[in-house]
This record gives sequence, C-alpha cells and structure tokens, in this order.
Amino acid sequence: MTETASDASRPADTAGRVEALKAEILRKLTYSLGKNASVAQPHDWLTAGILAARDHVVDVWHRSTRESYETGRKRVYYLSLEFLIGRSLADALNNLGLTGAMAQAMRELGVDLAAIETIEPDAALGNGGLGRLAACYLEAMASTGVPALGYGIRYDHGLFKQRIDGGKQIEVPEDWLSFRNPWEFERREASYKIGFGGSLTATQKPGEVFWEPEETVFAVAYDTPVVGWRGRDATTLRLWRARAMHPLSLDAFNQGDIVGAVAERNRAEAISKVLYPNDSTPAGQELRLRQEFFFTSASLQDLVRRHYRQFGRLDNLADKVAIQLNDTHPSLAVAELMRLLVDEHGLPWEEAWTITSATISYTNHTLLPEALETWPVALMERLLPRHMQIIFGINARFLEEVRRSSGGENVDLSTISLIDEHHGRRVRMAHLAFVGSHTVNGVSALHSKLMEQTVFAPLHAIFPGRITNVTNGITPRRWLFGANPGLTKLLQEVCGDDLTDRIGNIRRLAAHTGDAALHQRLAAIRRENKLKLAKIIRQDTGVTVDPDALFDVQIKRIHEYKRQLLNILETIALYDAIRSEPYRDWAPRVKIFAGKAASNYGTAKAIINLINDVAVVVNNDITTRDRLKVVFLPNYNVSAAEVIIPAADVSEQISTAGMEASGTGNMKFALNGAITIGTLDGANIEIGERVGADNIVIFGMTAEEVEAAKHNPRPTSEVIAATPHLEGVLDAVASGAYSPRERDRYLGLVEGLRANDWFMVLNDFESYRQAQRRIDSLWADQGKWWRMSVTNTAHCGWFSADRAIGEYAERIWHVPTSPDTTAGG
Ligand code: 26V
Repeated sequence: MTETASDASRPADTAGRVEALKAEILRKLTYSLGKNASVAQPHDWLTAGILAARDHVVDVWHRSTRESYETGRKRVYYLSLEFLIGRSLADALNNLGLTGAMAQAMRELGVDLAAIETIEPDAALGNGGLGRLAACYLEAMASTGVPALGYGIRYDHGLFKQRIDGGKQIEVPEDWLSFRNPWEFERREASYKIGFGGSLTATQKPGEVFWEPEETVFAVAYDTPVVGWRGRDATTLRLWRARAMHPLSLDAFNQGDIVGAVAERNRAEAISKVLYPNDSTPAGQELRLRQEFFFTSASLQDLVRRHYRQFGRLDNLADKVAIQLNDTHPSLAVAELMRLLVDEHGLPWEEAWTITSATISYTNHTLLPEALETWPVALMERLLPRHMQIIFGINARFLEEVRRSSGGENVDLSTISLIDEHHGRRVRMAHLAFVGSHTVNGVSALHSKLMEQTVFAPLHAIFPGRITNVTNGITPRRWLFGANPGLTKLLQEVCGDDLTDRIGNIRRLAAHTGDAALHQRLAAIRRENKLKLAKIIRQDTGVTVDPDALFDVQIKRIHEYKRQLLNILETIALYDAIRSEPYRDWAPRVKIFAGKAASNYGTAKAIINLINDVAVVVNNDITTRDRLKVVFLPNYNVSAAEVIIPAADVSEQISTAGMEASGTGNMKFALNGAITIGTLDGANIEIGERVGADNIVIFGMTAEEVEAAKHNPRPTSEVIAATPHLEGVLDAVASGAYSPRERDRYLGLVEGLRANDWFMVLNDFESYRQAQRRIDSLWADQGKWWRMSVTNTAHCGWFSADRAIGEYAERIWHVPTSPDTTAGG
C-alpha cells in the first residue's frame, strides 16, 4: 500500500505517527484481543488495525457531534432500509490521511496492510444502487459538513453470497457479523419499544387515541461512525437490532417446552435477521412490513426524543430536523410521526400535519410498476391498527381538500387516493410518501420528468411544485481515490494536489486531452489495473484473459430491464462473426459480467446460466481463443466493483430506455475513464451531455419510442426477420447449441422473447450490434480512444456525491454545507 491522496498534504511528523500507530495497534492486540504479537493471526491484526483506526474516527466523531449539538444546527436523518457499505478500513484510513502511516506501522510489525484489508467482511446490507447510494451519501455528508444520521436495520445476514456451480447461481447465506463487527458501538440506552397489533381506545382528548399493542419488541441501537474527507467531520450510521422483551419463558421451559420457551424471542428477532432481496415481484410478506415499521418507528422515536430533549418543544421540529425517505420503504414515517405528535405529545391534528409535511421529503428510485410498494389494508389493520386509522384520516382530509378546491371537476379521485380500491384495497406507499412530504425527488433528469408524466401525474397536477430532480452522485473518495490510486496520482500531477479537496478541478485535465505522453501513462495505469483484475478472474473462474484485450464490462443486479440478455446475445453474434471470418482483424475482447439474481427470479437466473454456458463454449474454441473471452465473475459486491471498475475499457449501461431511474455504476466507470456504451436512459443522458456526443456511444430506442412501442408493439417475427443475424442467434440458443447436455434449457427464455419483447431486446439488437462495431473501430485508434477516455474523466466530476448532497442541502433540507467542498466538476 502506497501513500495515498490525503496523506501527502498532511504536515504531521510521519515517523512519529508511525511509531504512535504501532503502539496503538499493539495495545489493541494485547488488551482488546488478548493476543500476543507472536501468535496473532491475520484476522487479529485486522481487528487491531480497525480498532486503532476507529479511535481516530471517534475523536472526529465526538467533536463533530458536539459541535452540531452545541450550535443547535439542523440535522438530516436519512432513513433507508439498505446501506450497502462494503469494507470500511481502507476508506476510513484514506479519509483520515493515515493510509501511508498505517501501512508503514503494519509493515514494521511484519504485516501487509493491503493483504489484511481484503479479509475485512464486505458489509452487504443492501441490494444494489439504492443501498450504495445511501452509503455514498453518508460519507459525502461527513465530507461536506452536513450533520447527519443514517437510520437502518442491523441485519444479521446481508445480501446472500453467490456461488456459481455448473453455470448456475447458488445462494449461500451471508454472515458478516459472525466474528463481531469491530466498527460498531452497542447503545443499550438507546432502545425503544415497537408495538404491533392490538386494540385502540379513544381518550378524553378529541383526536387522541390510545393504542394498546398486542406485541412489543425492543429496537436497540448500534452506532457506526462514518468519517469524512480529511477527518474534518463524521456522521453516524445508527442501525436497529430487534430484541425480545422476554427472551425466555421460564414457565414453558419448566414444562419441557424448549421451543415454546424461546418462541417470543425468535419471533421478535426475526425482524432484523435478514435483508430482503429485490424480487421480481415485491416481497409482500408480513415480515417485510414488520421490518419497515420497526426501523421507521425506532428512528422517529429516537429523533423526536433527541429533539425534545434539546429544545423542549416540537413546534420547531421542521426547523431543526430534515427526514429523507430513501424510497417508500420508510414511508410509514408519515403516519408514525403523526402518531407521535398527536397521541404522545397531544398536538392538534392540523398542527401535527403541518410539522410532519414540513419535515419529511421522499426520494423515488424506480418507476417500474411492479416495484411500487402497496400493502393490503387488511394486513395493515391487523398489524398497525392506529397507523391505518391515521392513513385513512390523512386520505379523507386530502381528498376532501382536493374536492373542495377543484370543485369536483376534472380530478379522478381514485388515481390520487392513498388507497387503491382496484386490487383488493391496498395502501399505496408512494402516494403516502408523496402526500406527506414537502418535496419529492427523482434521481436523474429523465426519471424526474417521467415521474411527472407517468406514475405521479395526477398528484403532480395537484402539487405542481413538489417534484424536483437531484441527479445521483457517487463518492470520489471510494470510487476514484481509493479504488484507483494510480490514476489519482496522475490526476493530481496534472490538476493539482488539491484535486482531492476540489473534485471540480478535474476539469483541468481537459486541457491535456490530446497529450500523447499522458495517454501512454493512462494506458499503463489501466493495464496495471487490468492485470490485477485478470489475476482475480483466473483465481475465481479459471479463465486466463489478456490484459491487452478490450475489457467490456457489465456489472449490476441481473434484471430483464438491465438487459444482460441483449449483451450476451450480441456476444454470440460476435462469436459467430469471428468464426465466419477468422482472418479479419478483430479487436480482442473480454466480455465481463457480474451480478446477482433474486433467488425467485427465474428469468434472471436463466440469464446467468446462459452467460456461463456461452462462456464455456467460447472460451474453449481455439478459433476465437485470442479474440474473444466471456467471463462471469461470481459474487459481485462492493469490493469486487472496486477492482473491476478501474480495469474497464467499456462500460455497459444498456437498460431499456425509461426503466433505469439513474444508475450510479455508469458514473463510476466514466469518472475512471471507461467509455460508455449505453441507451438514452437515466443518468447516461447527463453523462452524454457532459462528455459530449463524440465521447459516448449511444444506441437504441428512446424512452418515448419504448413507450409508443409498448402500446403498439411490432410483431416480434417481423423484428427478427428485419434484423440480420438475430434469427441465427436465437435458434442456436433455443436449440441447445450452448447447453448440449440439456438442449431445451433456454427454450423458455427464447420463446418468452419471441412472444413478447417487453424490454426491447429484439428491437434494440441491431442498433446495439452496430454500436459495438463502432466501439471496435474507436479502439483500433488508440489515440482517439484515450482522448475520449480523458474527456470522460475530465467532465464527470459533476457526478460527485458532494454535488448531489449540496443540492439536497440547499433545495430540500435547507442546511448549510462547508463552502469549499461541494463544488462540482
Ligand atoms: C426493485 C424491484 C422489485 C420488484 C420488481 C423489480 C424491481 C426493480 C428494481 C427494484 C429496485 C428499486 C429501487 C432501486 O434500487 N432503485 C435504484 O436506485 C438507484 C439509486 O437511485 C438508481 O441509480 C437505479 O437506477 C435504481 O434502479
């Protein structure tokens, strides 16, 4: 591990720091772990290193928290069912400017820091983009001086681990807490009762209701500090763990009923047992609703209590508190805050409503109809009777107000009602979040526009100013400085050392777009990164790949709308083309895929299987051997992304237009200099606007064309007949050319495509194929390629999470940020 970005500009006496760190590590090893250095294992050194680093984080954290408390500053509470954190040690050391000193200290103790960093568990408390965004934002808030707390669930088991066995995905339970989590602090004093079920009685006071839950569980807080850039500030990740009120029934135990004795405990603790994967259809299970209410209620009780202790009143809540709902998962916050204000603090309904909607705002992350949460009214009434009553109350007042102000004209109340009456009475969680928020945002310009035009059109007509856009961002600390130290060093040479403090300065690179010497150095850095990835590919899949080939990468959750299927079908067409003209000068390519499929999403699993089957055939064919390789890397996670992204030449962002809300992987790749092949979808559009049309390869139907085609589909037989090569590719897959031992394995997949091209795989095939050939010719001209790459890096600083957080802070939360950190690129 070399010195990193933030170390260099630290004035402190390096030798002194190394000595001090060595002493701290040895102290942790001896007194916290009870180990002697001579017998310590790699995991002991890792834990000792984390505990030593954590002390430094805690110093920052306490100062930061004290300052925000003493100044009475407004605080942001980011409620998210997912935080996809990944590993923390390298990130914390980087932000503290301690990477070099820690590496040296460990080296002097006989330990390789880089090696032990890779055994830190990858905290996978999220599915994908939404969860990683929450993690990036917590770090960015710490880096831009926004006092903030992230609230979520401390799942015992994060997202499953993926093995590939015989080409098929196998899910293995994830177990990140099995050896304890050295980063966290248990807070026994921060523990709240969370009620479920039971009955309601009206009290003397009008509007106030007494809820006697039938079941109560405890939510216990676990805090992890998240340190920002240069250790200036830290935010808190507070995760809730479910505990039973009565962990053991001695009565049952004494009667020999061992299972019954721990039944309550098991039922309670199930709530924080495991993260739900995004399924092809929403979870819908009662346990998921219990999770949502559990963490929402605990978080709101906690923040209301903190506020009340500090200020002794609640009428100023919206001045001091901003609550951000990360998707609809915490949208019960609207009802829970109303309950706390009305039932527990005796505020009149109208005042409580004003406070609630002035405090809460909501981010939408998908428009896919099947992903929009609704809960059956009957289930809500049974599990959360008071909240259901409050939701009815909100709805009745809301509809009445609309009726009154519109005179009953032109508004179809059934479209705006919080209750969907068409599918067996269900609560529309997105409507609840929308109505209960002062601001609702989408995550890219296109997505926010589509929110206004589609799912939220009726509500948008009633609240015309409420929807706004904040295009997503990524933290450059992890995704550029941490993941790509070679590139960072070069960028600092060109753009100045303070690049890491002002990512906007990355634009200075644009003045060197045509510099051939720079291109050479960039190519050398990329090659190093590719060698590192090639080593992992060989270890994990047995496939040897050439670092001088073009690395063409698609890494993300496997979903039909993300169209890994389009990619692999085009790969097959390319394979056929190379075989039919073996002597042509084909640009050598490595097609790299990684991603998990939800366990019950059959089509996504079939796509994984197909990619692996194609890989076996292609990789063993001597005619294409040095021109084409196909790789499926198992168990995609944050740590894998950190290695793969800096090694990518081409970034595949090929979702059906209108379906990917934003994407954030697209930003990480472009910032690291990969060339995007993509559709006009989500943030791809904004990447294109920044880098210019010549520096991105766009193909395919637009969102409007997709919408039109859905309503008036062209027969697939016609599309196939009009598309060169497509029939042959589909036939080969359907007839078992890639699955000789089970020839009908992909019959269903292909028949599905032929029956209905909902995701426009067939419709976009030719356009995509031509775009790939354009990539080939661009790659053939390396001077041009590196000019494009430089332009991408130079113009993607704007996608920094600091810029995104700056926009939230200014336009939604109304909190200040430190002035020098949020400048975009
Ligand atoms: C959930 C489901 C569940 C059922 C059906 C299919 C489906 C598809 C997607 C999802 C995830 C919804 C929430 C989510 O993760 N959205 C992602 O949020 C990212 C951060 O804003 C954004 O960059 C991605 O484009 C968006 O898919």
